[in-house]
Amino acid sequence: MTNPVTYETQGAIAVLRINNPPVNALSQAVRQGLSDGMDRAEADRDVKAVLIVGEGRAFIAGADITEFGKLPMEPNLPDLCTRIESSPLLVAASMHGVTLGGGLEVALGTHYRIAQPTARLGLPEVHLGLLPGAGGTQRLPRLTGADKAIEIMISGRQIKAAEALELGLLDKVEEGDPQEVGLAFVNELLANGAPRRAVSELPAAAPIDWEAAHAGALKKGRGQINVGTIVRAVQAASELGFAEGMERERGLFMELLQSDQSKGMIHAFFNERAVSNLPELKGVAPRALNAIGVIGGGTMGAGIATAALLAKLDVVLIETGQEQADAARGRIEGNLQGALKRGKISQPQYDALTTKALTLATNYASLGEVDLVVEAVFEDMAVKKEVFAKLDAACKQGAILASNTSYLDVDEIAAATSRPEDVIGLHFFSPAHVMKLLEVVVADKTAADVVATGFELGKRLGKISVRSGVCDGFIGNRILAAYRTAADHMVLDGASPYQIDSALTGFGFAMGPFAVGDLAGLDIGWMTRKRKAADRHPDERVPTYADRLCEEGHFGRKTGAGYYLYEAGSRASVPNPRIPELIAAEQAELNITPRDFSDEEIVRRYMCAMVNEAAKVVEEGIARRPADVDMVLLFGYGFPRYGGGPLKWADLQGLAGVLADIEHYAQEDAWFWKPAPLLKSLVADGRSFDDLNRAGG
Ligand code: T1G
Repeated sequence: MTNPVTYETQGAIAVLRINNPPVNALSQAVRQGLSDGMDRAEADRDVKAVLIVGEGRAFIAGADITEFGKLPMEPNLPDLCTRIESSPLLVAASMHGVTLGGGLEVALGTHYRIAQPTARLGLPEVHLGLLPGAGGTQRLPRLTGADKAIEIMISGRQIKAAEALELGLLDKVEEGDPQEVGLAFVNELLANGAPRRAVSELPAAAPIDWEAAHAGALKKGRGQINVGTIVRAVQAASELGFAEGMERERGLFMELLQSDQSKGMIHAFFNERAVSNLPELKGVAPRALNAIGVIGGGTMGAGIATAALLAKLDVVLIETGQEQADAARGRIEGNLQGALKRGKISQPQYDALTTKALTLATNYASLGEVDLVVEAVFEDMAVKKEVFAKLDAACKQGAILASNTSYLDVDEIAAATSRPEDVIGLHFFSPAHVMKLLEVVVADKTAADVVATGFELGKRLGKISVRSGVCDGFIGNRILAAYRTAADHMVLDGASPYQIDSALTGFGFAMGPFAVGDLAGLDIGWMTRKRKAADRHPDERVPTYADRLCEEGHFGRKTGAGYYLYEAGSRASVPNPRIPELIAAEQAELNITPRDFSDEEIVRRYMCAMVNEAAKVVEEGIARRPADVDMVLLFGYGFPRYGGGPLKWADLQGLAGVLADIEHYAQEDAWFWKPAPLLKSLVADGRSFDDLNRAGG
């Protein structure tokens, strides 16, 4: 293993150059190389200063996350940063690309810092359920003050070089080769007799209202615990000496590293990347992707068109008539105005997107040159088949025909064309230009390069793309139907929808299932229940109170009333008094005596239903790996990132306990709570879902 840190002297300056592709993560070898480099520089009498630079696209992206969970290896990062700082030589860092986490902590351990104008610095450990554990919580507040340090560490945001200069994280910003500008900078420092300047020797940050900061952080964190811990670490930087503060930081860091939340977030970090790396696509080139067609300019179609335009794809959107086409243009321009307001695009870009890149048409002949078409019309199989037959005739040979259907059989849709190998499902989530999840639904005859193109489109649109097989609801909606049913059963047995919503937001969901239903439209679930009625199993327990609500015309936000009442033009909502009446009526009909539920039981039942159905989805091969299901729930259904997803959550809870609870619930309702065979076999073999992830590649 070659040393990833090279050593060379340039005059009186020793240059330590890190080369650990792809992002110079601080692996043990890099840490050892930096430590040895410092020793070597200090042993060389001609050397007066040290310059640290990174090879490739980044200075340092942080600690090597692949080492987490393994036995710690010396030198540890906090000691390395202090070792650098305590050198009798003047030490500087010259940064480019990203300098994140431990990378910034190494830089804060140097005495002077210079960076490229395009460099970005940050402490994103918060997104891993951790805190900066190599002195970041102790050195940063000494430079920026406590409030700003807390904001930087809790947001985990990347700070542009100009702001970093203002904050005192950088001494200079200069364009050029990082090593060249670094050497010139250090030579200037030496010529001016600049002193060593240890950040740890700066005065401690002034105290702030720690309890208010701590409470505020936890409130914003919505169940995430490390945000509060970060405040406590900064408090230590203000109240304790540096060495004691470092001890405190280390203790807090190690606590978080053992936490389920950190395990969940690290699981999410790796799998949001791994989920799109399908072994079967190795070496399979995607087809050309320059222009796409969209059929239907409603909310979904307009969202898909917006996402494609923002990804610099040309778009031809087909609507049934000019009026509908104009309305679609209005929706797309509205979406792009939002991107303009948020600074994602400039005005000239907006103008170009809405004129040159976007074409609205009412004739399928306009699709002759597109490489891929996404159909986003009414969720009715007959309508879909008619559209696909027309696409088959209108689109060029090799064009990919995709359906945005959220549950219909893509095999059946493909059979309506002469080119089933070119047909695929691309299930976007509303709003399609905002939600990160894309389910790539692979039908029996879908060609490998069509699948590869689906993932390529997802990548171009900035999505987290997950492969799904064909079944009713694919991965996400199928699992949603299960845990939503568990919630409805609890309502009939005595838990109020409002208590359930509150228990689930307490668990960490952005919204509870009933508020989500109101947002999406209760008529969607109503249609699904009617569609499935014919195939219903006689033992299936199907609440009807929600159907009564829909029969009265209450579809949620869009009609002003659902589980909640919505005042026109305001986001405020209150429980709908009609709901308890409908529930009581059904309980009376069914002769149910309602009982109390604790929040813990609500969460447990809800999660067990989610895990049980997810296990079936994995076992049937609808999802490739358990981690794929986790990514679907994280990026499409508001599952809290610190939980890692339902199957990571189940592993961390212990599968035996989850199975025991499911078997207990099955005593009340053997049909709904039939344990997934995969779950039973994993428990029997003492294996975890993560074992399957590792086996799944
Ligand atoms: N460790 C190990 N591998 C990493 C890594 C890291 N820190 N960062 C990225 N990779 C891998 C990644 O898995 C992918 O691998 C490849 O590099 C390219 O990444 C003590 C404890 C740097 C902005 O949290 O935010 O320091 O899939 O596809 O879109 O206080 O990666 O190719 O096999 O994301 O250009 C803190 C995490 C660590 C930064 C680049 N640092 N990384 O984005 O490429 S904890 C982070 C990122 C820490 C100290 C604490 C991004 C990126 P593969 P990529 P990208």
